[in-house]
Amino acid sequence: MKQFIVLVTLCITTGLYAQELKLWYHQPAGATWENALPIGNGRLGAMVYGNVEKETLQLNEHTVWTGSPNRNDNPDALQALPEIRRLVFEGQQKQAQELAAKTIQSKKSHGQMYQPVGKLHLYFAGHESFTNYYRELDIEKAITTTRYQVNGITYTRQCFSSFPDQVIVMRISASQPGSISFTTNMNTIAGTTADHEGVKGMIRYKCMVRIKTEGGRLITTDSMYRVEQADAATVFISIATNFNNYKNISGDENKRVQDYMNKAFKKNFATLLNAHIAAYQQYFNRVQLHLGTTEAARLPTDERLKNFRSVNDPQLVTLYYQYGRYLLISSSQPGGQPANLQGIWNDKVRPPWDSKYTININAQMNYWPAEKTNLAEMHQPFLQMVKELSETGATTARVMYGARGWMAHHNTDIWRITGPVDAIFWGIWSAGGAWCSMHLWEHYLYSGDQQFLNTIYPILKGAALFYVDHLVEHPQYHWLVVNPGTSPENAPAAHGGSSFDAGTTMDNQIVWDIFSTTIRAAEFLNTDAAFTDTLKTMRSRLPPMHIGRHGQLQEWLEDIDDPNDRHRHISHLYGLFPSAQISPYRTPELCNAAKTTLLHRGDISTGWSMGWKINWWARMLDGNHAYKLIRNQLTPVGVNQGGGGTYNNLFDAHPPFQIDGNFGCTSGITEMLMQSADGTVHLLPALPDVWPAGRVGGLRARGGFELVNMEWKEGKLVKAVLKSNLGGNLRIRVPNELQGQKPAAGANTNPFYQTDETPPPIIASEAKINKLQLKPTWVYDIGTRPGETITIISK
Ligand code: FUC
Repeated sequence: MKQFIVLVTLCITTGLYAQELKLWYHQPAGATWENALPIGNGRLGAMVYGNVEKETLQLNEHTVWTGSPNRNDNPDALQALPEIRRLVFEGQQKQAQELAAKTIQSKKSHGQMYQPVGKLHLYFAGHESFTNYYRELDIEKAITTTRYQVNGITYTRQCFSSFPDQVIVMRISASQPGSISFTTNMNTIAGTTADHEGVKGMIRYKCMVRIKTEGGRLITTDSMYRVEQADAATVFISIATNFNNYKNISGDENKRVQDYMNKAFKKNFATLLNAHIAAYQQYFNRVQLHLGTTEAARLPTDERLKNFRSVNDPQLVTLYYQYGRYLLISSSQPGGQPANLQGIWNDKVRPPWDSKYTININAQMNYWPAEKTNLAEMHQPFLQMVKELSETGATTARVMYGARGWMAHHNTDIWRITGPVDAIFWGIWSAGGAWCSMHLWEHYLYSGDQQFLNTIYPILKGAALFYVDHLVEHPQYHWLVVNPGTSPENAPAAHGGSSFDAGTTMDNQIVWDIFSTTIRAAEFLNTDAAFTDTLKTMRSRLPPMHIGRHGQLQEWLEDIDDPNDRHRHISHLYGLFPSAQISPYRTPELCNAAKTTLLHRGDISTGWSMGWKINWWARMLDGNHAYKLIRNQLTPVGVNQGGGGTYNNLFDAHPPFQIDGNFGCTSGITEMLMQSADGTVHLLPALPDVWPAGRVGGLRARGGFELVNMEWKEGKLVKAVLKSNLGGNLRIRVPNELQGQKPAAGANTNPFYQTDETPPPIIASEAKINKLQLKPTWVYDIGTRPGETITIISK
């Protein structure tokens, strides 16, 4: 009996563990795209429906966009700029906005649209009534499986988008020979994308399907295939376009599509599958996370999502966390396009916001997990986009603002437009380029790659140079400010419906960051001393942050925030995350004010906004509040009144589907477990009570440190192993005392951990400030050599 119990317990435990990294369901996707499961190799994406009698693979290729190389600057801006600035400074924001609508807003393209390729259907006649249905996405292997029975025969379909072989592959097998028969709706499709907003559509694409059968017959007609009584069949899908880069579309899609197909078609399924899994796992396996196990994990994914708000299901958190990493690996590969608003998965000819790149938060959020969750290679497409924006944005800076350097407004697309799009209320924001540039710097801070720093320095310098020319003196306060500026997508009631202002907090913070970063990069490279002096002088004249009369961090230069404002953008908290200008240890007043602002704004919001809030609460070292946001985010779409949530396939819901929330949450969970932005490697900075014990391995910290593994129990660090790739001082902050380590003294000597002094805030009222309750921490200095592994153990 005892043996039996042990065996059952073992089965349940291993069963739980085995299911941990799978999304699985008892029913097909049906007609709902957000029930289908995403696969991708960065370039080719598919949504696999798992519908039995009519299987659907909705197909995407990352360069299928409307339009062709184009620009969208409005040269009238330059002449109108002095008048617009005057109006803003004189408090006539509405008039300024009206004038800018005519002179600054783009009169050309407002961005092109990311397009679907099409749908491949497989029709299985006679499979209408089936039993024992099961469908999964295994994110450890990046493969979907659908299984069901008809007339006692078990049918299995496995599908993946191969990283090394650059085709999508679906294998169909059965438990009895000769039982696979189906037809397809196509064998080839080809086309040219549409014209849009006056830009001619010139992307040519081709999608080719081929089928390899084992046994039975394969009949090919002009437009489709028929498979009869095969033992197994493997469907190959190859897609290619003529896109080379944002200014060159002279590629040969016909040759490309053939080449991919011919190479892959020669290989057998097992060879393709093994190579795919190996290529995927070299990235995916770098991080392991365990937050505990509960019985809740035994249910299918959609049911767990429904239950999550009321039961403790830490494995749903680990699944969602690793799913974020899966999605990044699957939608962003070196040499490809960065993940857009929907990664690479889009079934609509007119997708929401064109499924392009909104660079006032969303595109950056996609890349927050990249470095810290050990997927630096996946960052590359975004970093390449920043480089390309620095090329196109140099013309925009010159033509529209008479400035040197480069800039970008709040949106871009595959053609790297940098002019202002949408109504000027949104489009006026000018800090897209500078914010994106911070990702270049971050990649350097994590890697310490000097060669990379050399190549990006001119881009950082160009982003800073734009502001050297663009900042103007505020007539009343004499600070240097951006005018016209805005705090993305929000407007204070005091400005009569205009979003225009001068010296908004986010603009100031971004200018501060790009100046500081360029100064430090120049110091690392020992270059440009005169230029960095200019930047230092100008930086000292930026407006300080303000704490307003409600105890809030001011969003605007004046104290006009509305404590009842629930806007999804809380742009002025850029300084808390992703930047570290606001810190619980270095700038406690600002951090308290940021907390007050967050409490005013509330928790429930769009998916991405909740994702950002997880990161903020983690930076404020409040793990329980961060977890509350995870709960809100892992709520079925439609339940949060006026807010987002999650679809059955664990895609983030703005709503609609927007992938940024997935990535934002993965970043936030990491920030709860380890941070490295505030002068130390901080372990377990924001652990919620629901995760008293756990393990994590593979996270990366700035300065070339890697958390090989860490274990905690009862909310306390037990042991951690860290690898130092670059050497240097490892200043570590932990929640409990360590054995035999030297307490930290003086400034951190590690050059990657320098933090610039944020100037003291101007405080209108202390009365309403919500004070952070900080738990005690211990800080140690550990000298490391390159390649050394350090073990720390709690006392
Ligand atoms: C910004 C956000 C919206 C949406 C869009 C794609 O404009 O304000 O909520 O996420 O980007």
